[in-house]
Amino acid sequence: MKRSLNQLARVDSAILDSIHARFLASLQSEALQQRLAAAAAAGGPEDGAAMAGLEAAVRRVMRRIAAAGAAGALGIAAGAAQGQAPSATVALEAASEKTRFRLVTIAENLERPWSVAFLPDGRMLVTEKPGRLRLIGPDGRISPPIANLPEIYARGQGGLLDVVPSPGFASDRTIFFSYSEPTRDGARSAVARAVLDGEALSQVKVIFRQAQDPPGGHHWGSRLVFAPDGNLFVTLGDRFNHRERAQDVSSHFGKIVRIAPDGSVPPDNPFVKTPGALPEIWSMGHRNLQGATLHPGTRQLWTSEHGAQGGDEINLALPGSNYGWPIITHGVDYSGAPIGVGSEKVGMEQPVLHWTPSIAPSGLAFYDAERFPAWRGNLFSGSLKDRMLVRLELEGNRVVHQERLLETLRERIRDVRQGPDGFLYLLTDAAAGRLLRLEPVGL
Ligand SMILES: [Ca+2]
Repeated sequence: MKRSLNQLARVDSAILDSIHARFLASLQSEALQQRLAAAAAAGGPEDGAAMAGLEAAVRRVMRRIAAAGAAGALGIAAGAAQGQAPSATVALEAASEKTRFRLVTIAENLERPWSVAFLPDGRMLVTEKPGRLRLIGPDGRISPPIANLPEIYARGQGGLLDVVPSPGFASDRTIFFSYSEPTRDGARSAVARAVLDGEALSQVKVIFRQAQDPPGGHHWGSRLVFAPDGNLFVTLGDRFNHRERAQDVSSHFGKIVRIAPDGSVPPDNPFVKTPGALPEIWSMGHRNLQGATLHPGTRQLWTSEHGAQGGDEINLALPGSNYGWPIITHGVDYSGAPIGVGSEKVGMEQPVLHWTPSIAPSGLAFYDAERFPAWRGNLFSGSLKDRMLVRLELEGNRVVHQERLLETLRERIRDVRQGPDGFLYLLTDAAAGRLLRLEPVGL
């Protein structure tokens, strides 16, 4: 009986795959591409978001068709009431080229979760983009929203975004978080620090604000990474309608900045002596950086960013370097028109890797723990548009192989992190998003 149900689930899954593939093919039609391009040009959704909306509608219908049997095979878990711990549901078992693993649901019904961070006592902090911060226990129990967050501009891709604990969290109980801050004229990226005091924040202090604050909800970047020297990297998007300012050192748009934990400028930042330059700038010419992490060996900063149509990038972000946007890119505009001068220019850096067509990368993490020996040294990136996790093998600073994982899950992967327990953790980007954990099988 069990075997026949499994067979049925596989058959249903194959039929759904076929329907889904035909639907995706229909999306490639020229007329639809033009409509999406026009929507993007008008400041609408970008990076596949419009297509994702259409897909989501079809997926809802497909889920109803799938009902019980095939739903299990697709890893679609039934929703649990918020505040209750799920019983560590196994959502999926799969094989990578290098190792077998299973995917376990740790927490669910998180609204548009964006970032997960780990505390020394085993609890996790998760941001929800609409403007809530929650604690999640090792058992998956979700806290009420943490009190005393500042006012947040939750629009488009903006909202409460990254969160990281202070390197000295065990003694200072301090966390750092990035968000879109409303102003009279629009909004800007901001970074705040605060003491986590039970289920509330105290001593909230804004330590960084973007110099410009236009309206508009797109391209915030917004990853936070502590460097080994104790300074904090913050990635800042080009705010979509202001892309040319990624080349302007008097603007924070399209930059990575480096600040001290109190918000002051480290005296060895690369532009501190450049007249007219904002002294926080570390590197420039970026578009929308939604992934950032330290290389476990070199301790250098690696980042990922969205291109327009094609030209998503992984970069090794070196001080004072110019990564080219929007003068050079390996992609084209949503209309199909070329951008800038091509894909190369003297004085501008080439990416370590580019994805053309785009995958819309979000969340970036090197793996260097013991649970998955075969994955040590690999770089993992979430993908929003292609709904998967990509595993990159490196030789030095070159990517020599890619593997696409979790494609049958069909979830937009917003964040990927290595936990202190050596497992890989993921967040899915959905109205009822999930915190997932990858565990090895059969090792
Ligand atoms: Ca570039």
